[in-house]
Amino acid sequence: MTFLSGFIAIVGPPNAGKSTLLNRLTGTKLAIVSPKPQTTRNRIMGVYHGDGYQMVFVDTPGIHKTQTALHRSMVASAQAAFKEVDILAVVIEMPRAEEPGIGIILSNLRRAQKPSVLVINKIDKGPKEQLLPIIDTYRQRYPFEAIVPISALTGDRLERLLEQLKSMLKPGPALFPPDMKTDQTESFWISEIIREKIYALTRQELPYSCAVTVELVEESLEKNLVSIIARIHVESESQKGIMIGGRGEMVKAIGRTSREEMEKFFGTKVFLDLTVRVEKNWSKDPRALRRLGY
Ligand SMILES: Nc1nc2c(ncn2[C@@H]2O[C@H](COP(=O)(O)OP(=O)(O)OP(=O)(O)O)[C@@H](O)[C@H]2O)c(=O)[nH]1
Ligand SMILES: [Mg+2]
Repeated sequence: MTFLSGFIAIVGPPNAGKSTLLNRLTGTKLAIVSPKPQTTRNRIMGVYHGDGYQMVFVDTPGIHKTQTALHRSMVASAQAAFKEVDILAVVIEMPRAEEPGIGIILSNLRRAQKPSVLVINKIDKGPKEQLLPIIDTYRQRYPFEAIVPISALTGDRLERLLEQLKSMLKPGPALFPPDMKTDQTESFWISEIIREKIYALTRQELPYSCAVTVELVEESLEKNLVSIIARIHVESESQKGIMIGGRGEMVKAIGRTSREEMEKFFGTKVFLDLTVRVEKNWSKDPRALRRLGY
């Protein structure tokens, strides 16, 4: 039997459930998730190891109208994925009939000219009848090879999606070793977990005005301890005040919830030194963006 493999980009509007789908497919929390849009800012790879085949998924930032340099970097990173992969999985969510940014996504699809699947996510949220008009609309708008309704949250009909994607793979070698799930570094994963807690705990513009960098990760086998130094970067002094909170309550809560998740992941105690600093208007400054990993 010939081995099958391919790169599959998970693309779509913000908040459609792309990262939830990546995590579900790989059975590992590789990408952070939040009910707020524009959570993912970088491409995140996850490998699915099948029997006789391999699918390399690439989760991408939601495509939307750009405002700041940060948004431009996010959308450019998503658009680059259209060129890098073999197959495109476009994720939209039920029951939104007209997705924000769908026009840009469809024109990217037309330019890429690659086998594509439309994934209608969140079918657990409404009655099945809502699906039919959505399917009809998209059939007319783009020649998808298949339209697959799923729930990334419950796992409903995920098997059907995997079968569909498998049928679109081409003969090719295994792209990554059997034990490899992702190419992201430990430091990146740590910074993302902290960002996820910021998204969960802060409001309004604050999640969008923060970046997290990891300065040090040190493992001590004797002490069964991982020590981490990380920084939260915000855009102004007033944001710094809110991020720290009265008596440091906010940054403490972000640190505690992050540490709990990291301890589960590493299977050790974690010491997390988390501080907040101002990097004035970083989301609008291309050089600051590069320094912060975007
Ligand atoms: N009910 C329901 N909620 C879902 C489903 N999939 C994802 N969600 C929720 O939708 C929200 C957004 O999920 P994400 O996975 O962060 O979405 P995303 O497309 O990666 O978003 P961006 O990174 O911002 O572009 C979260 O609150 C998820 O829990 C689903 O199948 N059903
Ligand atoms: Mg995401």
